[in-house]
Amino acid sequence: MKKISLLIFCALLLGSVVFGQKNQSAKNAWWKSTVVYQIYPRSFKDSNGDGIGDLQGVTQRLDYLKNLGVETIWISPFFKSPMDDNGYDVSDYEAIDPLFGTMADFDEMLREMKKRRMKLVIDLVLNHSSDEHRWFQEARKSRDNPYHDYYIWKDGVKGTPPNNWISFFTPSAWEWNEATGSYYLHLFSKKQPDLNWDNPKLRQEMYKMMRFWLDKGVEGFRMDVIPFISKDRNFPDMDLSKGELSKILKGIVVEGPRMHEYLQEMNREVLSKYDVYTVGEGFGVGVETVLDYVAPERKELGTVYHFDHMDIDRENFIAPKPYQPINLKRVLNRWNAVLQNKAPNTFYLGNHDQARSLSRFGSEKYPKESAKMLATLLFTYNAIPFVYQGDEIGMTNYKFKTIDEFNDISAKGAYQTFLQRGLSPEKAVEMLNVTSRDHARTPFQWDDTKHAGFSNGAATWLKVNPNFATVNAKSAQADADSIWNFYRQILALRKKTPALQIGAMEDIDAENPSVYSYLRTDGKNQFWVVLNMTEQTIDYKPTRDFSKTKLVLLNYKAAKNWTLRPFEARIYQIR
Ligand code: ISL
Ligand code: CA
Repeated sequence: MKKISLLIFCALLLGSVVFGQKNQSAKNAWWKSTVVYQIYPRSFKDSNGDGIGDLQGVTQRLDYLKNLGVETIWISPFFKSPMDDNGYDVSDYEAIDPLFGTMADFDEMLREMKKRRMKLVIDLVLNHSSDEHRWFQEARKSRDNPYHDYYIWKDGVKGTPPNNWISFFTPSAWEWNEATGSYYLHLFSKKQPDLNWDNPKLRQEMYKMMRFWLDKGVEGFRMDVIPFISKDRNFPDMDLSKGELSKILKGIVVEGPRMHEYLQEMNREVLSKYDVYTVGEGFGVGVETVLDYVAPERKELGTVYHFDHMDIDRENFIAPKPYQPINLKRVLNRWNAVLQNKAPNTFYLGNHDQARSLSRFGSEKYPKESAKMLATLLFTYNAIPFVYQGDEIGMTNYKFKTIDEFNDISAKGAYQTFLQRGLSPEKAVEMLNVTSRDHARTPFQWDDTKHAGFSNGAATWLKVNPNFATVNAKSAQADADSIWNFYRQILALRKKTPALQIGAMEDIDAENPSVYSYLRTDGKNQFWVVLNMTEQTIDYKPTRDFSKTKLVLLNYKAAKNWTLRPFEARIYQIR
């Protein structure tokens, strides 16, 4: 009898541990109030002098991040890769690329993060692998190879691709394979063949790999181009006259017929069994469809991030058009209206695929003021904020001189396209100097010594921005008035203020073209944020008269009535 009751007790205990964990991912999940910091490991910190950042470099700088006040770290891919797309072409999902270190380095990094109560989000590239992955090496050998169906093949005649599908990095998405006498699909480079998610065996391989990392203690996944995993198997031609990439691809390769089925299966088989944060890279996801991914009852993903505000000053990512703050406000309000009270939103101003946010939405004429205003927006908008490495010290775009200075496969592809359209090499470089992904990838500027303290080797893989003598982490930490110290202050404020984390948001001056003025309220506390998003001085007339307010944060020395200086940002508490 005693034995049986002991058994029952143990079973109950086990049950409560298991269910307790699962419950966390529902209502009070830790990630809903977190702040994510993104590391592009190639460019963060080089520990061994080969000029390329690595995992030991990340471990060395964890105290820096802890000190800044971020808890959740997303690291771009560090898996084994031939680096055609700098790691977004994975040749072994369960191994660390030697450039970044070893599995022992990974384990140590994770241990050190946990010691500091930090959470690790890793980057899963589920839509495609490298052509050097063992599966593809097998798959391409013959049509009856057991791995053949892990990828997407189509018959055709050499020289005439099976349909007009375009790729992000090359004109056609199809590449001829001699041994099988057929084409394989690659929506990115030809070294990134798309995986066939319609094959249940492939899906099980992916789930197994996800469990491998979760069992190691990873607590989150960022999922690369996740809306791409299901394709229309009738392979209809794309309507290229639609102009916008996301529209051209929609329904055919983006948000294809079985995508939600696969996300639900993934949730059932893997995600629901762990306390794990997920963020899908929502390429092509709009307010019309976002809830299909993130509404809790759908049991798919925790969050996605969208690209709507990345489009307001670009055509298809690459051709610049003028930025107007009102368009940013409109995108942010639209997303907030749809997600508020339904599911957590996310927000970023930059990542490894984008030019620097200071150069883009701020002004290099007012680096401190504008970077602090952008930080105020980032941390007080109603969403989980994603900080991109270097933004906290005000890193800016690098001025590339010739195409040889670029590294990114997409910059090189775009350059060729520009030349074919008749642009001069100078004009092509000028365009890339606005939009290139390499702006985000120049080495992190740690101090004012050689290679900005990023590496003690002979050369770095991408040039260091020459402004490192003044723009660097060491001097930023020493200067009480720096962007870095402003980040610390506002992160500390956010951390102790639920209203700023999850409180409802209301824009109280929506049509104002230059000033963003909004409230954040959680029932107990109310905050009012006022942002001059321009470099003009503005005589502002608040649209509401609050009788009692207390200024809690400002990016200038003292507030002068309602004269808003360039990029002035204020947070008031309303009593
Ligand atoms: O980077 C872009 C524009 O600047 C996009 O076209 C980008 O390719 C798209 O958002 C998908 O991005 C993700 O998948 C790519 C990889 O190159 C990116 O770095 C990654 O963020 C392929 O894996
Ligand atoms: Ca290195």
